[in-house]
Amino acid sequence: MKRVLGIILGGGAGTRLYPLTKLRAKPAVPLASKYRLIDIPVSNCINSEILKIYVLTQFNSASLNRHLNRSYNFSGFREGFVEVLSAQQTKDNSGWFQGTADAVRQYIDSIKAWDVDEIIILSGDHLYRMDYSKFIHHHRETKADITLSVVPIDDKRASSFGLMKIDSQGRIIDFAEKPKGEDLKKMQVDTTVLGLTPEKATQSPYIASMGIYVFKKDVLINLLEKNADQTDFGNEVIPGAAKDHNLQAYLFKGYWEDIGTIESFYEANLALTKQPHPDFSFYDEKSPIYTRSRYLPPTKLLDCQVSESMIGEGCILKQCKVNHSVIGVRTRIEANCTIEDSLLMGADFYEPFAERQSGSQQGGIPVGIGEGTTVRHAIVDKNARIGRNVQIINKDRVEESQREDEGFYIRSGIVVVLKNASIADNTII
Ligand code: ADQ
Ligand code: ADP
Repeated sequence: MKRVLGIILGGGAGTRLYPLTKLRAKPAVPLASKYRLIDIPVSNCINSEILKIYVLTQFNSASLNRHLNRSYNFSGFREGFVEVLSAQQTKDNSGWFQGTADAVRQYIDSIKAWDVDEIIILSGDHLYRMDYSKFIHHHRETKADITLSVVPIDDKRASSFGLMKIDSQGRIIDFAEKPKGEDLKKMQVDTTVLGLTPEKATQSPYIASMGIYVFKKDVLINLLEKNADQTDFGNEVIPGAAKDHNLQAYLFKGYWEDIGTIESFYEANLALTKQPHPDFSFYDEKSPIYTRSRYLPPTKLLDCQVSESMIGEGCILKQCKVNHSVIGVRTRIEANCTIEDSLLMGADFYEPFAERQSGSQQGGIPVGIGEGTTVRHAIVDKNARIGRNVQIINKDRVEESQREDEGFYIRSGIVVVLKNASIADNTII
């Protein structure tokens, strides 16, 4: 795996996960109480012994750089790094990445400089555990130019993916990016070719691209340099290359979820609390998910009722009820609160007792969840200050609403309280 360079696509404008991406780059969005999105592909790379990793982002936040610098320091004896490359203005270039392929093209010189055989291109917003070395071995064995990791998919979700047809050797003979209507139907295949049982094949009659690719280095450079008008892998580069290159499909059999929208992000986080066997588990000693070590004290629970939940380090919870929720590091929940089906991201700092007292005496709201508050079916971003007797329950069952100046958004029916927002006592949302 020393001959492989990893490139993680860290996100474009960040609209699908907005407002979580209001103040940070997408890869820095907190996940599962103590991690960040970027920890997933970076950990997968490290566990697969791919140690040369670039992260491409449109929006370079200090918090992403800080997180990567503090978390991933390789020993001086290994040629490893995790480095952020962000869109920048140069003499030949006006600025933003125009799409995924354009992002890679803008850094093609840095890529060329590495003496490697393959480039693995990964997404920054997927939740899964994968041994990329198997994927790369498959690519080498089939002498492919490009290999796509694929999963079988059902009718309902098929049109949000790149879909393909393959021959009996696993070679991709047709590729369509997010087809709709008749074009979608045309991409139906008999997925027993992937080894599915006839019953499973009827349920999932499409082969979907996971949006992660292994390219031969020369092939990637050629395709990007020759087709300067192509800005996106899924829309242009892959369908174009399918015509005259050896494209192979590699079947991934584990749990995999694209968590790039508020709804899927929320669902995947809460699914981690499923008992007894969550679809994705962080309890895997052989291939752990790494993150920054924080040296936080253990969490204190004072007379709480907690069920089906995950609680990060350094929290203080008092006489509250927490059900089916994910509670982030340094969260504070005061007495008589109910937290249900919610994702609280926690805080970046502790507010000392004296500060909490004097702040609230001056009409300020302490960080965390105030006494008597109910939070249901919501995401509360970091450092939010939720007052006393607040109800965040989406009372009017609103699907979409942008109330940024009041400190929240509603997306797909999920209330999202913004980072650093204050919600006054007795507010009902
Ligand atoms: P999408 O996920 O819809 O489909 P896209 O929006 O291009 O594709 O995002 C791919 C990845 O690149 C994401 O991680 C995204 O954050 C990142 N990204 C997007 N624009 C970027 C930019 N300008 N700079 C840096 N990073 C950027 C893709 C494939 C489909 C496949 C699905 C699977 O195109 O064929 O089925 O992934 O989820
Ligand atoms: P976010 O989760 O929204 O991306 P940040 O990355 O800004 O938040 O903060 C994450 C970590 O960085 C926290 O542990 C916080 O204590 C620390 N931090 C925040 N701001 C600063 C700063 N100005 N200097 C040093 N560390 C900081």
